[in-house]
Amino acid sequence: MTYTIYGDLGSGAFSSEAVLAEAGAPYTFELVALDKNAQKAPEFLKVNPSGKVPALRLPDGAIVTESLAIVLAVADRFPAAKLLPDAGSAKRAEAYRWLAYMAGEIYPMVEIVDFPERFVPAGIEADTLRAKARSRARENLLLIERAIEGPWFLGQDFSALDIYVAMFTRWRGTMGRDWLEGGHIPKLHALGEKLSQRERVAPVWQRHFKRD
Ligand SMILES: N[C@@H](CCC(=O)N[C@@H](CS)C(=O)NCC(=O)O)C(=O)O
Repeated sequence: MTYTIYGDLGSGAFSSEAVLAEAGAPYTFELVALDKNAQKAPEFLKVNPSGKVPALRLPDGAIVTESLAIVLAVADRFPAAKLLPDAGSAKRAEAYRWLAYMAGEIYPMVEIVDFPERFVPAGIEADTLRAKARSRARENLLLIERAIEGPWFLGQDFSALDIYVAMFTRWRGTMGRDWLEGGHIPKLHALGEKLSQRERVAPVWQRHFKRD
């Protein structure tokens, strides 16, 4: 009955682990060390052929990849945890909107910033592409900052969106530490602070982000 998360600390696996922790689900964390390029090792490619973390093994052995799909699958399996607003409600539609925005418009920028030479030749072109992708990621995060109702993403009620959005505010290498700490995203920082003190998320947050 145990879930297995494949991921690294400080990576998108934070979202997978935090939703499972919120749900009170039993899980183990299998380290896939990004600094050793373990996400591209043949044994991990059998788990996720796209060579990225996170991935989740369900208790029946099935694999779910893609951070957003993992969050939605966990929310489905643990309805009592109320990780998403009620099915069919306008709030639920709003939740889908912003989850899709984060997964589709912000997260892809991370690969471009971190590995620009996968897209263009190394050197000046890669440096320019990295800068452009970083600036696009920041613009998209600012759009979210304006959309946040507070104190949580969707207003008064905590949801999985709080977990998902908080990751981006901790990725200093990708987003740029100076920009993150430059006062541009006060609502997101307040949300992250509140999330980091949430009983079930707190130890997960500690493990993933308190090293930096
Ligand atoms: N679309 C994927 C993106 C995952 C992703 O980019 N993960 C990063 C870590 S946060 C990764 O594995 N990077 C290593 C690489 O691209 O080689 C998802 O949402 O799960």
